[in-house]
Amino acid sequence: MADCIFCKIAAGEINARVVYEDADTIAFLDLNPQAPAHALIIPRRHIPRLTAAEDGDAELLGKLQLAAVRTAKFLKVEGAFRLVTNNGKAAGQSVDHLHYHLLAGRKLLWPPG
Ligand code: DGP
Repeated sequence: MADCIFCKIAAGEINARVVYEDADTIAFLDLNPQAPAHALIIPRRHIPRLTAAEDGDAELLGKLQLAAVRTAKFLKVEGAFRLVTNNGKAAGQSVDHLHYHLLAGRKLLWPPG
């Protein structure tokens, strides 16, 4: 989608530190890391947020989870990490393209703030 930062990263039009990619998903390091390891896992196709996903996206949502596992392995944090999506502004979503944050490398508090 025009004017979507993450679509541009997926298309290679904006640089990012890519740590995993396949035909449907791409993972890259967050510009503003909140943990020693902080990657974002996104579908290449523009879906604004998790609640915008439809029945036909079920396979893609599964692929995102597997992409997160591969990202965790690549970053060598598969033993302990958090995978979270902010769905909607009040939940902290600032980029309107579905993304999962993978956070690791420090003690992660629960409940999150
Ligand atoms: P959220 O607040 O859940 O929508 O997370 C958006 C994240 O995206 C935030 O942690 C910062 C990151 N981010 C925003 N713009 C860019 C960018 O151009 N490149 C990268 N690598 N990360 C970005």
